[in-house]
Amino acid sequence: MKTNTKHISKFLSLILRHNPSKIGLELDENGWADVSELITKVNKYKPGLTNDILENVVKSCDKQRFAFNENRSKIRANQGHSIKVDLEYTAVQPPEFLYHGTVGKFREDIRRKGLLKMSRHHVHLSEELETAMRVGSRRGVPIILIVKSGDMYRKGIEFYQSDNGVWLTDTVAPEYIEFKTK
Ligand code: HQG
Repeated sequence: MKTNTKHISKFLSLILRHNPSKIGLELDENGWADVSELITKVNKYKPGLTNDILENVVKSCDKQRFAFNENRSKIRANQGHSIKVDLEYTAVQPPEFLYHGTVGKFREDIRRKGLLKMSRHHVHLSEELETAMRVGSRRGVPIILIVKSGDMYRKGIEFYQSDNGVWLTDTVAPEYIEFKTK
């Protein structure tokens, strides 16, 4: 992603996941914003967003953070919201193990309380070790947790997968976590 696209993507994340009212926007209950209203309101706040640029941001965003509806009249973030939206996920069977990347300072809390969703809607897990490493590195030297998602699933705990491939669940109790590194 080019720097400029990255910059817009970051601003759109803020608007579509956390604070639409910053530009006077409202999302519907499923997290959708009207595209032309979004463009108009972003431009009032910070000029320069066009339909083409928006399409380009959605297409080129490495993590596919955003999605259009079928006729491209609406846009929403694929995951990561802190405001209440219903993304209409359906429960799916996870792989036997999933990864979570975090940092050492959280280890003891996670050992005691398990993985909590903190300010997001879900705990975020990934199928790829590299992805978990990257997520953990955002906060420092990463440590990797292995989540026994298959065992959880067999106990009736639900998992969802976002459109951009992130695995989501409510919480992961300590007994389902293995610490890959000491
Ligand atoms: C930690 C980014 C103490 C958890 C990334 C994490 C990802 C606990 C932090 C996506 C805890 C929450 C999600 C407990 C969990 N005690 N700490 N009991 N339970 N934690 O950002 O998974 O850029 O909400 O380990 O790439 O780091 O937003 O979650 O370190 O895909 O698209 O609390 O965010 O994507 O942090 O990252 P986050 P995350 P976007």
